[in-house]
Amino acid sequence: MHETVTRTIKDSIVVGVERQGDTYFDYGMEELENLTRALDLNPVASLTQKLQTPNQATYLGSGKVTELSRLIASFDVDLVIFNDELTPSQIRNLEKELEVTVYDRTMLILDIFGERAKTNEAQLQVEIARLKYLLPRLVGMRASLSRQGGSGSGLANRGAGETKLELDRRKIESRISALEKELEVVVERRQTQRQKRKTEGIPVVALVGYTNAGKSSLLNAFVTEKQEKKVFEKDMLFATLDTSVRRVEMQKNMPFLLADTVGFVSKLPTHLVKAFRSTLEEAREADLLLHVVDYSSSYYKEMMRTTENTLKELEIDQPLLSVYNKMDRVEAREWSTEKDEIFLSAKTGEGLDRLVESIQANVFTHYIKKALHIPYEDSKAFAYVNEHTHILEQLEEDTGWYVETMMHKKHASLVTQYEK
Ligand SMILES: Nc1nc2c(ncn2[C@@H]2O[C@H](COP(=O)(O)OP(=O)(O)OP(=O)(O)O)[C@@H](O)[C@H]2O)c(=O)[nH]1
Ligand SMILES: [Mg+2]
Repeated sequence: MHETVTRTIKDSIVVGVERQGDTYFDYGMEELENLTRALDLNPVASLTQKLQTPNQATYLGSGKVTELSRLIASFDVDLVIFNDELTPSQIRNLEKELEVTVYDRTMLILDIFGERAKTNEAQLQVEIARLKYLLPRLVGMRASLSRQGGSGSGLANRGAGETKLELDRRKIESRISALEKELEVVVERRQTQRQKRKTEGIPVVALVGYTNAGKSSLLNAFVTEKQEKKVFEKDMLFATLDTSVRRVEMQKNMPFLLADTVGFVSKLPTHLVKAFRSTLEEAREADLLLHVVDYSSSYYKEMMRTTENTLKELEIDQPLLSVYNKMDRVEAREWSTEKDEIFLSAKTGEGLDRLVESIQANVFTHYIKKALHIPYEDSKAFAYVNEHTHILEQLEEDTGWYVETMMHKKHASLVTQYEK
């Protein structure tokens, strides 16, 4: 499915500025190292500095830059990765002073997304985000964002004079609008599909959460019986970039649609969030969100906060259930009994039944419970109930069938005469 990219592992140094009161700084740095490894870049050293705000010209203070320079020499690396999105001039100044390639968090994430994007829609979204990031940074950038192909042609001619630069800029701008038009067509097609589904009245449940939390695995746990319905799951950051929707029918005649979505990470680049807005429409219009959490991570709270903030940024505020996953890897942790919290393991399937119950309680609000007495003469009505409703209990009595069933409102009127 996803071919592996062969790359030589390259050493790097990661650098971060800890702002006052940033309690999540350590987590952010660990996250940065994971992102770095996701591109086969090996963080051999880490340098941090406490500052009120990053230095405008060089991100770090001047003394720290000298320290970094020494560190670069002693580890003999030619790549430094910064924990924030740098301004064009910060990149320029740092590259000049350090004589190495300077990467920032945004570039890193864009590169990972660029590598993982497989469908036309994802590729378009990443490319747009990449070009928008690139546009103000055309001058004097050493690192090439175009190393995984794509366009980015402007970079090849860096620093070749103002006229050339202006030309590159215009080229990129027109490429962005061409790509945006192309994306619009794809988005419209998706909207039509969603609209069609809406009219069918099947509820939609969307999986959201931090990258690698187990969203795709959970979707797969629901479609165990059908191999061809499975989606890609892997222990890697951003394994999923596209929304996949599957029809799930855990209980007869009570189907719902389950949508897998792109995972989040903190400080997700704004351009990328914007570009992926359409992919996340599925979540925006869902009847219920399942916030999947890797409960085995010691940073699960930070990851939850990241997801909550990203959802807020995307203005997605559907009803939400927290799903604490990977319980098979958790030893002594308290099991909450809150009703909007579910603990399970997508891997072993343990706890999945409780999730199904909760989904049902939350999304099948247009279903009603009915007790019916259908005389044996009306076997047609009985067949109808069997075919369209979810039977909870069924008894054969003297004069007919006694049936307790959950049915969609639209079916209810047809059997009112047999209601008990
Ligand atoms: N032990 C254990 N591992 C799990 C469980 N659920 C998922 N995993 C593993 O976690 C890794 C990530 O799973 P995915 O389902 O790809 O995660 P995701 O949330 O879809 O990640 P992205 O698509 O990157 O956002 C895989 O290696 C899974 O096998 C679980 O319940 N227990
Ligand atoms: Mg996934």
